[in-house]
Amino acid sequence: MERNTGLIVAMDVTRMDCAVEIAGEVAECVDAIKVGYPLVLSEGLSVLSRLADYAPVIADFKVADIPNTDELICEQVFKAGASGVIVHGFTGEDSLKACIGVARRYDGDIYVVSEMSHPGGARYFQPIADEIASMAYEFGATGIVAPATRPERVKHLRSIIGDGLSIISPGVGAQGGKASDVIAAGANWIIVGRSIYNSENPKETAMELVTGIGI
Ligand code: 3DU
Repeated sequence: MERNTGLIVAMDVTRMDCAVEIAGEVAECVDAIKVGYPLVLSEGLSVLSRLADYAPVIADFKVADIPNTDELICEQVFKAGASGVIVHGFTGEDSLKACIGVARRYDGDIYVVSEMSHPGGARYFQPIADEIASMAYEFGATGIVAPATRPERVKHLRSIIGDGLSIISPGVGAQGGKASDVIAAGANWIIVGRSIYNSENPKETAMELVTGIGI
């Protein structure tokens, strides 16, 4: 993914027409569109190729299974038009390697969730975050997902992975994180959902976020 604006929109709406309308409005302000279960379960996997007409699509399926199943899932997702897939790392290195193997065949990206942004993410996830980040680095993932709600953790995770891997960071806006703080802490991209798609003017809000990032 090319870094122009530093903004990824999380398209957690449940209607294709709504997603396409917002994508059209914000396309010039975003480097990617993140699509997850809410939209795909509602409208089907074809939303990936539809939205890929506006910007590269990252499929946030937080893939977490045995290697063979992970491989089958990633294959379907890349084949459907995604440029990147978000996967879990707690399933272990064999599962992660399976996902990375498929991504290489499609020239695609794999982002590994290393720590989640919600309050509950601190309990079970945070204690293993450093190890997951190290594993993502060791096996050549594209990057990690780290919490904009805890910039100090983003800074710490950046020190583990160095500059070679990207950090994409959800939690700005509705979850309380601030764009400039998490970019200063070492994130390459912020991921923003509700603040954009619930806005009266998604394009204006996206523009303001991009200006706030200051890339
Ligand atoms: O809070 P928002 O509406 O800006 O959306 C954030 C998006 O990022 C949403 O799709 C959510 O599922 C995803 N995400 C997190 O919020 C936190 C994580 O640790 C990982 C993904």
